[in-house]
Amino acid sequence: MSLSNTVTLTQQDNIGFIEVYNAPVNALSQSVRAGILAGIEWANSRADIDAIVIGCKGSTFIAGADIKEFGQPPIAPSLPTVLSAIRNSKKPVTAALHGTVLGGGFELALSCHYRIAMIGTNVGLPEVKLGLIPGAGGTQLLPRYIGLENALSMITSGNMASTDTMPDLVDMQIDEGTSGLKNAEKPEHAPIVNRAAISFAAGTASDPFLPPQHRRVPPSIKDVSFDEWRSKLAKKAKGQFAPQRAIDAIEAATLRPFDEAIKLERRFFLACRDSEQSASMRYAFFAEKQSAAAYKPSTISSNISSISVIGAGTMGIGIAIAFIDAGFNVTLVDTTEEQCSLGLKKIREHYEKMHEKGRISIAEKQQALSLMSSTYDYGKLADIDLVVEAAFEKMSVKKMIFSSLDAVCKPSTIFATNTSYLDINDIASSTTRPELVIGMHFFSPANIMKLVEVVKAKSTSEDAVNAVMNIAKQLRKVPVCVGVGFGFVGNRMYAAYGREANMLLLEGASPEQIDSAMEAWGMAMGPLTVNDMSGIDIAYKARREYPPIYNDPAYFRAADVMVEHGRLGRKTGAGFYRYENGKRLADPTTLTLVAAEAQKLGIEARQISDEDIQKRLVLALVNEGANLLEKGIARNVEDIDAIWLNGYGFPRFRGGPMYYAKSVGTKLIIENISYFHLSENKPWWEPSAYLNKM
Ligand code: T1G
Repeated sequence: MSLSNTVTLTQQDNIGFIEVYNAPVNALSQSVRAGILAGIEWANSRADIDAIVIGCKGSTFIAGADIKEFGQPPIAPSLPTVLSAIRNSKKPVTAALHGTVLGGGFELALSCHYRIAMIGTNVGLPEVKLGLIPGAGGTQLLPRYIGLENALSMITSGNMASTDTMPDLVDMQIDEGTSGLKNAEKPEHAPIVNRAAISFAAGTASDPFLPPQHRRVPPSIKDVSFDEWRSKLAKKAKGQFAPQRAIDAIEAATLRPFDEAIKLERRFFLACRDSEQSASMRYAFFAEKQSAAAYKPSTISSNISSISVIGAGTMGIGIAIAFIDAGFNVTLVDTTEEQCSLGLKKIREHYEKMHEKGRISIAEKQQALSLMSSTYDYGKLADIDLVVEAAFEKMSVKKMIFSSLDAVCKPSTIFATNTSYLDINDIASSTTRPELVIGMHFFSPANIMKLVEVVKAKSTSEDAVNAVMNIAKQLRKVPVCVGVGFGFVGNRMYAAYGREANMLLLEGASPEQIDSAMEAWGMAMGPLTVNDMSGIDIAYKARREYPPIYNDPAYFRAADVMVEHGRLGRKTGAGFYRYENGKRLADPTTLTLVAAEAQKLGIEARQISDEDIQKRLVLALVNEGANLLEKGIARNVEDIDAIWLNGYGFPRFRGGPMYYAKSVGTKLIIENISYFHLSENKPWWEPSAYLNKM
C-alpha cells in the first residue's frame, strides 16, 4: 500500500516491508519522513506483523536529509520524531543498507535494531561539510556502536567509511556474489539486500527482543580527551563552528542520559543550521553541483573510452592517473622511449604505494596497471577518442604537437590542452578540427585536486564542451566551463590576489604577516607560501609569455626581484622564505631585497594591519571575478565560487569569493574597492561594473 508519494508498504508473511523511492538519492524529504512514520505506526498496530524492514529502491539507501528543504520552514514530521518512533517500536526494525548511507539516512539506520548491508556499502555523517552536525541522534548513537574515538573522528571529519570495516554496526553482510563482473553487468543491489533483510527479520521476530541501541551503556568519558579534540580541530578546521559543536554533543553522550543529551544535540544542530557558516557551505554544495549540471551528456562523451596524455611530466602523470582511476585506457606519450618508460614507472610506483598503504587491493592495482600503456610514436594514436596535452608551456611546442596529432588522429578525436595561460583560440586555429579543440586545465596534483577548468575556445562546439564536461564528471572532478582569457578564471583571479600580496610586500608587510593574515581569514595556505611551493618563476615566465595586463612599474616587482636573484622558492632553497631541511623560515634577505626595490619605485613603507591585508586580497579577488563575469569569461558567480573552493583552498565556511561579497553586501564591497581605487591610485582598483548586478 502507498504510505506517501515516495514510500510504500508491503506485508510479506509476518514482516512489514517499508520501501522508499525518492530519486536520485532517496533524500529524507517530507514525504519520505511521513511515509516511514506511517509505516512504523501501522506495523505496530497490526497483530499479524512481528517485525519491520526499511529498505530503498535505486542506487543507494537514504543519503541524508533533503538539503533542498534547508532554509525553508520545517514541515512535520521532523526526522527526530520519525527516528524516535523507530527506536521505540514494539517490533524490531531492520535496515537494508546499500550505496552511500549518509547523514539522516545513517542516523535512521543507527536507530534501527538491526542492520543488513551489501558488501562495500559506505556510511557517514558528512554534516560538518555543510556546516551542520548530525541532528537526529547521530552524535549519541554512533559512539555507542563504534566507541568515542572512532565516532569523534568520523563525525568531525565528515568522512565516509565502509561497513566492511565496522563489524559492530552490521548484523549481516551480503556479498553480491558477482565480483569481477563489470559495473554494467552487476545486478541492482537494492532488491538483493531488501530480500536478505526480510528473511533476516523473520528470524528476529521470534528472538527475545534486544534493547534498542540507545539504551546501550553510554561510552565512558575516561576513554578520550575532549579538550584535546577541541584544540586539534581549532587548528584543522580553523574558524569553523560545527566541528566544535559536534564535540560538545558527543561529550554530552558521556555526561547525560540519552533522552536529555539528544535534546542538547538538537539545540546544537539548530544553532549550526541557522548559522551563516552553514548557509555558505550549503550554497557551496549546490554551487559545485550546478557547475556541470547544465551540460547534458553528448553523443561524443558516451563514445569516449581511450585517452592519450601527451607529456610524461608531473601534470601528465597526474592526469593519466586521474583517468586510470576512473577506468579509462590511457596511452602516455612522450618524445623518447626512455621518457615513456620513466613515466610508466612513476605511474606504477603510485599504484604500488597506494596498495602498500592499504588504499587499494592487489586486484585493483593490477586492474589499474592493465589500463596504462605508452608510446613515442604518434602513429599509434590514430584511434584515440580524447587527447589531453600536458607538454611544455610554450605556444610553439603545443602547436607542433597538435598539428602532428591532426595528421594521424581520426576526425572525431577531441584535442584538449592542459595549458594554464596560453591562448586556446590560437592553438585551435593551428588544426583542421578547431571545433574539437578545448582546454582541460587540471590543478596539481591532477589526480587529487577536484577542479578542472574546461576552457571553451571560440571555435569549440557545444557537443565537445558537453563531452568533456561529462568526462570530467566521470573523473569525479568539479568541472567548470570557462572562456579564453589570460589565466582563464582561476589563475586570472589568482593573479589579482598575488598582485596585492606583492604590492603589500613593497608597502612594508612581511611574507609571514601576509600569509598568517590570510590563513587566519580561512585560506588553506598563504599566497607567498604557495608561490614558493609551485615556483615563483612559473608566473614570472607566464607574465612574459603573454602581453602585460598592466604596464605599472610596481606590478609583481617583489616576485620579479626574487626570480632575478635566483630565489625561485622551495626548489632553490629560498624564495619569499628560506628553507632548511624542508622547514620554512623567515628570511631577512627577502625584506632587504624588497625594501630596495620599493625605494627604487618610490613606495614608502608603512604599518599595515592584518585586516587591511585581508581586505586588499579578498576584494582583489571579488573585483577580478566581477570583471570576468562582465566579460563573459565566467558564466555565473556559482562557477567562480566552485573554482575557488576546489582549486585554491578558499574556506568553504565563507561559500566562495563571490558568495562572500554578496553576504557582506555589494554596497559595502563597492565602497571598499572605490576607497582602494583612490588610496592606491592603480587602474586595477577600478570597481567592476558587474558589482552592481550581483
Ligand atoms: N538532498 C537533496 N539532494 C541531494 C542530496 C541531499 N542530501 N544529495 C545529493 N543530492 C542530489 C544532487 O544535488 C544531485 O542532484 C543528485 O542528488 C546526484 O548527486 C538530519 C541534517 C549522495 C554521495 O550531505 O554526498 O542529513 O544535480 O551528483 O556523485 O543529521 O550526492 O542530479 O539535480 O552528488 O552519485 C547529509 C550529500 C545531509 C549527502 C551521491 N547528506 N550528497 O553522489 O551524485 S544533512 C549529505 C552526496 C543531514 C541529518 C543531517 C552525494 C552522494 P542533480 P551527485 P553522486
